[in-house]
Amino acid sequence: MVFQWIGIATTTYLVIKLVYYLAQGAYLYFFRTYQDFNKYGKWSVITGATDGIGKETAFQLASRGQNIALISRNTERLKNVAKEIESKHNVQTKCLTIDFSDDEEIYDKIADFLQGLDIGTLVNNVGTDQELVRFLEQSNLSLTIRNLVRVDALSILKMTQIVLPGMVKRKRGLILNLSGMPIPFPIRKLASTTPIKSFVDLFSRALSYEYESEGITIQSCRPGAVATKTAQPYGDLEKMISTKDYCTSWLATVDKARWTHGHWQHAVEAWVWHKIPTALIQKLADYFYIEPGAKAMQDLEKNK
Ligand SMILES: *[C@@H]1O[C@H](CO)[C@@H](O)[C@H](O)[C@H]1NC(C)=O
Ligand SMILES: CC(=O)N[C@H]1CO[C@H](CO)[C@@H](O)[C@@H]1O
Repeated sequence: MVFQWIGIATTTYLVIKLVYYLAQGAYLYFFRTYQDFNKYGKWSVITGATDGIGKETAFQLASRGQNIALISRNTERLKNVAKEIESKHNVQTKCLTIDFSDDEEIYDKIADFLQGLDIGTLVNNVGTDQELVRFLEQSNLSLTIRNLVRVDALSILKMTQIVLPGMVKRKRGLILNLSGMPIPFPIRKLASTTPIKSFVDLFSRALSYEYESEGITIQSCRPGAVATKTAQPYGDLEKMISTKDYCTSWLATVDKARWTHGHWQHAVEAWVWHKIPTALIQKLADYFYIEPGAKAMQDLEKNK
């Protein structure tokens, strides 16, 4: 009798939990809400804005009437993207060439560049990709370490330091930080990748609690594989979600959750990973991700 009740109670709990998850997922990913980015301010600042998700985000924000300040490494590409944005959308753009792996003085330049702009939205998108090898096997470990610290971690902290005070003063603002999906798992050959993504994720979420009472919305986004240049090693780009579909889905979630996978397919993928025991994850990650990825990276390197 007692066991029967325990069984019924457990089943009921699991059913309620599942229904809750599904409802939450549907709310986030299927009921796309129109987000008015202009209510946060006139300008959006995007780092790493010339490729992939950063570039698509720039176009989608411009299509909603946002002026775009682009910060990236390659002057030529910056100019082209800015020109394209201005020709398609009736907005202003500003560009600054910055290599986020340079010394900390770059942030003085960025602060000058952004001085006086009514910045509503900051998109921290810049990031590096590491080789899929063990820590000591990176082809230039010093460079890897420098990139992890400067490009992936420091850039988010410093950009927040520059932009957030103005937002707090105006009592409005939106900060979007992009990290990546395989977040809470310790995975062999991703030792120099996943920890930094967790850092970005936790920093954003903690900050969102700290500043929500001041009218600031902060969201951490954890994309899975999206069809961009950096995802090339992880499979057939044709089969991946396009940057356009991804950003359309993701940008509809910005004030609905402190963190998101951005797209329902990535949410399902992450849900499955979370159900798998860590020991098995090593094997599966090797099989589906690390080995094919490392091989594809080698091939890409050869064909360069
Ligand atoms: C490794 O990267 C550093 C920059 O941190 C650079 O100075 C050095 O020349 C690189 N070494 C090789 C072998 O490429
Ligand atoms: C530090 C970090 O996680 N940066 C990521 C920002 O978002 C882009 C696009 O998804 C990733 O490629 C970076 O690794």
